[in-house]
Amino acid sequence: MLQENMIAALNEQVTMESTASHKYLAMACWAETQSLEGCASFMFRQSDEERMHMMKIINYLHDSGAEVKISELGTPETNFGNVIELFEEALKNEQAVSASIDRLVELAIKNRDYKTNQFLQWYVEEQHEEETSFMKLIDRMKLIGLDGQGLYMIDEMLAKFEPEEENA
Ligand code: OFO
Repeated sequence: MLQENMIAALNEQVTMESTASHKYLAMACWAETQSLEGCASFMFRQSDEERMHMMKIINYLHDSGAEVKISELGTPETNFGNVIELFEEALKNEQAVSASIDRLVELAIKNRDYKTNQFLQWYVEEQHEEETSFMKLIDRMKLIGLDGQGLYMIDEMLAKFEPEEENA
């Protein structure tokens, strides 16, 4: 049986994962308008992944006999200066999600809710992997640069990028 404060916090995390999915969908659509097919497919995949993260929490809440409340989502940013700025924005989002997961872990420990703490460890690891991937990609993009063939090379790199295997 989950405690009320944990049910509320997990519901907020459902909204956060769903918002991340929504943001990455908007980023993918922006990339399409720039003819950046590799970036678009990367962000469409990322958006699907965030939806899977959302579903995992929804299933956990349902399996624990708790109510899930689906919230309204805001309109995501649809304009980005360039592909590096887009990834910097995505990294900022990941850092905010990581901070939110950390707060959930703290709450689980405070509540002595060891089952939820164990459930959340998957997210702790996942956030670490995602932040690392985004940081590395931004670094490589800056090395390649956006001039000349740079943008084309960046898009090719994103098309081939293989995210870490999900261990869900
Ligand atoms: Fe949900 O994995 Fe990042 O945000």
